[in-house]
Amino acid sequence: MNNILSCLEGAKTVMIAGHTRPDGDCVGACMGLWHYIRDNYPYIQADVRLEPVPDSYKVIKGVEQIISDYEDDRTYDLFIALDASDKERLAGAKKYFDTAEHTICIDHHISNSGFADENLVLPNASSTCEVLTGLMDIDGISYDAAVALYIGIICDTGVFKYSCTSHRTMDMAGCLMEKGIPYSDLIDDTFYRKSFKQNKILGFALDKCSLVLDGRMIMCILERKELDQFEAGHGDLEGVIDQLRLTKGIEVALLASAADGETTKYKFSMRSNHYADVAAVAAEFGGGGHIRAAGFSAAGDIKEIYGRVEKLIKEQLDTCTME
Ligand SMILES: [Mn+2]
Repeated sequence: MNNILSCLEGAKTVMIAGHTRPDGDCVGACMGLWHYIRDNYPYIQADVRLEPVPDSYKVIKGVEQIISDYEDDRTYDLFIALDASDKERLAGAKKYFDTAEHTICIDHHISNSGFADENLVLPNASSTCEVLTGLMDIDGISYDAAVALYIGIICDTGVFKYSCTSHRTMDMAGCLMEKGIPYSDLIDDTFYRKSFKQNKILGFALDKCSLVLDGRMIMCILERKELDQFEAGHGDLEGVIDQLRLTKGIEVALLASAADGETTKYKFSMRSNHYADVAAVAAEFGGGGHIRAAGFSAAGDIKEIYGRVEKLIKEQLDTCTME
């Protein structure tokens, strides 16, 4: 076992930070380590600094103690960067990294070249939380630390579904489950639970969507007035595109929705199942993402923009094959 956490021995002040726009793995890792330090090294003064945390991760105990500003010039004995693939991703926390006595980085992104004094990057690990759990003394992991770490693992594995999930992932998750955590509720709370409004808008979108390009694509456009009818913002549309993608027989799913407070500016989300490169389509409009999940924003006449997108997707579908 790598003993990178032995750095904690000499430290009196520790700052823990993750990447900008923190996701479940980032929040889970920061809070899991924060609990672990408080429980096992009570003489260490540990701070977590992160940008505002999404509501679905507020089931993690202690998130209200996360410092979300970078105003003061405090210096720390040890800076621990978690789930951040490069120094720029630390955003506002960067200045504390620069002034810390010693820095360590624990991550699982293959692109991480190791920007700290000591680095532990395991690209085959599903999540930073999986790496961290493996570094901890199992007996020293409390219930609250286990909740945080488990949430991180389920978020980065899509509840043990993505190909990054391994035997080791399940072993680590199993160790955390033995702490008596309410794993079913944690999965529902972070992944599946929707507000009434989210369910209503999901239903509306599923009713409105259509099959195009000989049934190879499913698409839905949500206009300003339709979103207003549900008083829905962009955050309420989370999960709509994922449900569209699960339609039998389609290769590409597309959701275009009026951006918050806008009538002629749209956010496009695209997903593909097996072969179409939706990142290439998004790139044509200045957007980005991955081959199977990408998006962009565009302003103008929606029929005209959609027409151009559909044409590019048709080219993808016509030229790419399953092989
Ligand atoms: Mn991660």
